[in-house]
Amino acid sequence: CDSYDFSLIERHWQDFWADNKTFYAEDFADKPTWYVLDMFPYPSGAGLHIGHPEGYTATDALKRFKKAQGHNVLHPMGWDAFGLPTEQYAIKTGEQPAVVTKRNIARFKEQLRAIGLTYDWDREVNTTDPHYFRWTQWIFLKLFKKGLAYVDEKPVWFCPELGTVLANEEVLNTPEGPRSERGSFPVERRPLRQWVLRITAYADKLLDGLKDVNWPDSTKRLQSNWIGRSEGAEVTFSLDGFDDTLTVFTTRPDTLFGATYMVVAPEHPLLSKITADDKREAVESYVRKAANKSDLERAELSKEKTGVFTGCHAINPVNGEKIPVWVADYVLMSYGTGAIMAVPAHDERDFAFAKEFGLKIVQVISDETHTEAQRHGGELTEAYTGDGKLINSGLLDGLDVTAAKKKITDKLASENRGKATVNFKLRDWLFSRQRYWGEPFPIVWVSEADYATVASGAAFAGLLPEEPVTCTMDGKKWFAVPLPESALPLTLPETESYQPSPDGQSPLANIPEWLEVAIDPATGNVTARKELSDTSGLVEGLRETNTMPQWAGSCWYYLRYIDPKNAEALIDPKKEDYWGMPDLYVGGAEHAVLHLLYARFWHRFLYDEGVLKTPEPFTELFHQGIILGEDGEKMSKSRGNVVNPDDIIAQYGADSLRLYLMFLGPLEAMKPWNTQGIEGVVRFLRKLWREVIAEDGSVAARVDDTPESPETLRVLHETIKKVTADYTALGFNTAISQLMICLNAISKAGRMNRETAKTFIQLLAPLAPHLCEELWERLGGAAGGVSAAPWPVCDESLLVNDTVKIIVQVNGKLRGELEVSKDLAKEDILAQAKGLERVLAQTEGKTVVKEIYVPGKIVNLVVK
Ligand code: ANZ
Repeated sequence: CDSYDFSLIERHWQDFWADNKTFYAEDFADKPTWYVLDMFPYPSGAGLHIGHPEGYTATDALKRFKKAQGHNVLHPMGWDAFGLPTEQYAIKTGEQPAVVTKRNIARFKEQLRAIGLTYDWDREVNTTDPHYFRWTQWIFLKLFKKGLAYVDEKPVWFCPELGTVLANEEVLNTPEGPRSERGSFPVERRPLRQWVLRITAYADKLLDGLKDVNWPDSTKRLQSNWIGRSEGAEVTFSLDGFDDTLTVFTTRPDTLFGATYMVVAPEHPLLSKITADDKREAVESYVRKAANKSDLERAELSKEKTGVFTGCHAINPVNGEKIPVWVADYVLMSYGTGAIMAVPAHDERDFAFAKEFGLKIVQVISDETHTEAQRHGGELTEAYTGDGKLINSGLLDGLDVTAAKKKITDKLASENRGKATVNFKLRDWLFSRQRYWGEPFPIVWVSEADYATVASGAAFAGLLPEEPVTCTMDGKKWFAVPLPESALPLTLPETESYQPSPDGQSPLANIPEWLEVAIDPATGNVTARKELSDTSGLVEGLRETNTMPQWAGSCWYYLRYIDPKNAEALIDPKKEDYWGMPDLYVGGAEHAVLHLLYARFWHRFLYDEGVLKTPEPFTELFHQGIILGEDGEKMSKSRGNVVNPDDIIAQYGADSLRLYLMFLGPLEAMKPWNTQGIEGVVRFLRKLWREVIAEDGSVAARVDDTPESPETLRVLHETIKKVTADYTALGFNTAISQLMICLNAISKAGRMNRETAKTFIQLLAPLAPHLCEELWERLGGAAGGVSAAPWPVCDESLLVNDTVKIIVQVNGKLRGELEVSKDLAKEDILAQAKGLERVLAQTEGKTVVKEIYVPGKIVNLVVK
């Protein structure tokens, strides 16, 4: 069909939507609102990959559908544009990161547009724009004021190659040792001055809040495990020959009688003191080796157990027994108290360790399966982690685990030797990077005396935290002064060199004009010292030179879309009321913990501060599945299996790309790309074109104005019903199957009423919008385009109930059931049968060698 020139048509309608701002949202319009949010991209130099348009097409289609249903839709887009790759590019080329970012964004925008993705560009946000990050800095200052930001000298992962500190999550365990996630460079532990956010103060709230969100279970579980609430007790042991005591955290205080040795982490502050002279050499060598292992590696269950005896003994508080204290790296300093009581009979790691080093094993829990001999010192062959009754445990004997926990905890508490506690796996959030391309901290460091002066200055009333934030630099103690709001945004200085210094300092530390400032305590003015001839009456200080991590800007961007240009406030409460939080958030499951947890933390904090009215940002979350390469492997440059959306569009058009992406399988499923497979949807679109448009480009003769036949009307209204339900549930692949069935029926009828054609086009328009706008116009559809037409409504009275149930089998096994109209054609029934999810699961990757259809009864697919 020569008259279907998709590239011309697609460009035309993209212009039309842009010029008419068809999909722009209107504040306070008298309609129900619907806010759909995409995870905004990092505008890398490589451009869009096929993973972007998958989720983005889904939300674009939904947005078009909801608009047709009468909603005032908010569908914005922006750029998560600070970050390492752009900075590394700048280091290599000397080009300014801001310039590179701008170019990448322009390219991304062009690519999004070419897919027919329409956003409200009046609401575009860019995390690197000072008008935006002014508010990122503002939120930071609120956290700072509340005592939720502090500075700590921390052993952190440092990557010499990247010249920066990395968060734990950015470090991967590899057979060659710990490496950076980005670039796979070796990393090492180094103590460095760092900003840290006290997210642990929100651990309970973040956990509780998960009850109120509708997220995929797996994501909720991941996040809840990441927070890792653990109830247990602290128990204090005295140490033989020392006044010091050793406190452990245990979730199993009931097993105290079975504690036969103790273990401290290599970093434990008491270790050096309690180490006996003849053990010192071995202990110190062990500690040095442990220093370069990641917590993840150390905590691995299957890891070979290593450790050294310290020569010191502790005294078990319940039975007075002397038990050896060991050092071993399977105990982490960062969890609990950094020390454990080891109960080899009931803990797998302790069991393996005790076996390795010949330590005593005493069973204290038992059920009916244990023999009398076992209970009395017979050897267990593995740790018994099951339930049961207490044995060998004095006052606890005969109790069940729960009762024993309570009894022993109460007893220890009454003797001041222990107490019930709760621990979290969650760690405070390492919030600084030694990089250029990030938000500068709105902080100036001053001396203690100067801090007092600043504190008494009018401009700083109400800005300082209760406890000053301090740090030590070059042997001197410094105090953190926040910039007053009037000094925001604090922008990045221009520089020639984006390279961090090898000692881990940010490049900002090398720009004295920016670094050295003077503060006026009365006005809050902060001025570069080189611009002042006289600094008397002012306080001299140094700016913080670290920058914020990329997470900062992505923590709150969804708020700014609601009120992107507000210079007075982060968000106008009236607009917040009007739009509310996103009705749907669509993005990758890889963000289950970090982004989705950090954003919840900031949101919850802003709620507590009275800035926001809701406690949770994302009540509805959906993860699109990963699209694999044609080979079924993850797409990656090194595998050479990357599909570029630009190429697909050039060859088949954006509508085909969109339709195919949504037809590949359930949106949430992981599925391989198949360029051959796209031919099917291309044929479908061309067929639609031919049904409606004649060779010469006019409306085809088979489209007429005589009343529609009851059969066609029935299929059409069945389709309205099914497609509406499917779109609502994000079931695009099954909606497309139904549309294909409907087109077949129309085509077979040999003619159609003009309204039938228009309704069909409306149903398809969210997925293949360009083609549908074009056909709509040619059919004389209402002005404003198909995008402005109200969604068709199913007339239930047209759906006659003469349906039959058909059993669907694959290789003779029952895999599903279909309810279809009695006279549905064989090929349509087969197509529906093949589209059933349970059938798909059986046929995936196989070929259907035979299709058997017993009319009105059964479909059997034979696959090999
Ligand atoms: C004695 C015991 C007996 C334990 C038993 C378990 C089973 P979660 O659930 O993760 O909180 N532990 C405590 N601090 C540790 C640290 N810093 N590094 C490594 N392990 C640590 O697990 C808590 C349990 O992990 C604690 O309870 C402790 O071992 C260990 F039959 O104490 B248990």
